[in-house]
Amino acid sequence: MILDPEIETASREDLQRLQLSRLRTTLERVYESVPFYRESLDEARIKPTDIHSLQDIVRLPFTQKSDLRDHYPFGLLAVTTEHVVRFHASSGTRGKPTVVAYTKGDIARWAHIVARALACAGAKAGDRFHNAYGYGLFTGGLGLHYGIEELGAAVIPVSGGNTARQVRLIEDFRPRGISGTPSYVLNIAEEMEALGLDPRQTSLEYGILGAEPWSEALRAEIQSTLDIKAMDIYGLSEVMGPGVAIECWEAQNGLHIAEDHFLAEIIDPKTALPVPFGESGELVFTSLTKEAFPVIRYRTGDIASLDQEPCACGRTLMRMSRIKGRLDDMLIIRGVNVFPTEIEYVLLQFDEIAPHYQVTVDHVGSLDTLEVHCEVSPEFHRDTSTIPSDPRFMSLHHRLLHSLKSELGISVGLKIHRPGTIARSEGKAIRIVDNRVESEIR
Ligand code: DLL
Repeated sequence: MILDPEIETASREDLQRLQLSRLRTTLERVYESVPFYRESLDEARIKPTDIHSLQDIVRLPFTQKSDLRDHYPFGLLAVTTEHVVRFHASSGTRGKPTVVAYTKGDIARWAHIVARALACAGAKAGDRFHNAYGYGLFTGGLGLHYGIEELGAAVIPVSGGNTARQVRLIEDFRPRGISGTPSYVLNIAEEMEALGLDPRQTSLEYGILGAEPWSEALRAEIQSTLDIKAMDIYGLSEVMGPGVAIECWEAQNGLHIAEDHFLAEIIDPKTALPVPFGESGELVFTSLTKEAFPVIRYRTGDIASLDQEPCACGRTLMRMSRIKGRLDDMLIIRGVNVFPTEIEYVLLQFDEIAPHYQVTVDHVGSLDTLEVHCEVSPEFHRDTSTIPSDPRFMSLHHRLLHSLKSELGISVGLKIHRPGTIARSEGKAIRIVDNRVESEIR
């Protein structure tokens, strides 16, 4: 269902007119109330009134994660703290956390954006909705929560963790929708199987999954394991939280950006110059309606492409591709760029392999090496008694190694473990263990 047809099916000209007027208001606001932005605009010798078209945005300076850290905790707020009704923060596993803030108006707009996103992904008023995103400083739990209520659906605010209880609640409350990270929702499905339940027989019809990179192959796996339709939801706390973009139920092919609130660009991460539609690069967002924590040309570190082609659902909102990976997570192994999702894609082509994996990176001699750790499926494990000397196991190892090598273009190590060996996630999965820099684990 299209909740805001006048926006979601607007002509490009109308949308761009709205974006330009909101961009100018946002720039005036940050110029007046955030010293960091005033200084960086002054340094670039540009005033908010110099912006006459959306193309002029390339004249504005970028904002980076380090700018948020440097102004920790409240230095980038465009309102006084009395006007803030909520804070969120990143987990801050590396350095200071990044703090973001919302006014009452921001929270109301966010709830509406998420409600619209949920409707786009097939949710309806009257649905029961199991929200397995973590509640707390992370934006996933509360961000989805208020959007579900705003839509008129009933939220079951389970949060992450206690997976056996999640299964019981799904059995008892019979929700139509579920949200969580793809890795955690898969973990819930696995728990159902461990408890002797058939994950395909639940009341669930759709999943709204995101907050971590996942491949098309993992979507197929989740859809068939749970017999649901799985839509990708994207967002980041610096820009708002979940709901910046979402896939539609009809096409499941690219995520519609809430363009009336966020202006998207793709740049070449090396040169910082714009790249054409359809080409991959770093996503950059400018907020157009935020009061407490506006961001100007925020470099997300996420790799995607943009698409302006019409969509089967009738929405005209631009689509971004699924996130290929984060620049932070891009491994450069002997000169070749590798994203964990590319490894995931290869692993999931093998029925004998379960969808749980981790990649370790080490520095051996003068070379960086990559080792893929994955698991056999429980069925394969049941049938092949003598891992790893069973010829079927040896053949699997050989074929998988060959596929990884030919798909990634580099030689990698491979360890195939027994079922249940790889740590399961209750939120964002940790796919990379980087031993090259001591204590830096992503
Ligand atoms: O992960 C917000 C969110 C919550 C999005 C629930 C979707 C659902 P942060 O914790 O600030 O916010 O992390 C943001 O997570 O820059 C991406 O690298 C990654 N990410 C978020 N959504 C997706 C997605 C939330 N659909 C960072 N696909 C972002 C791939 C995603 N990566």
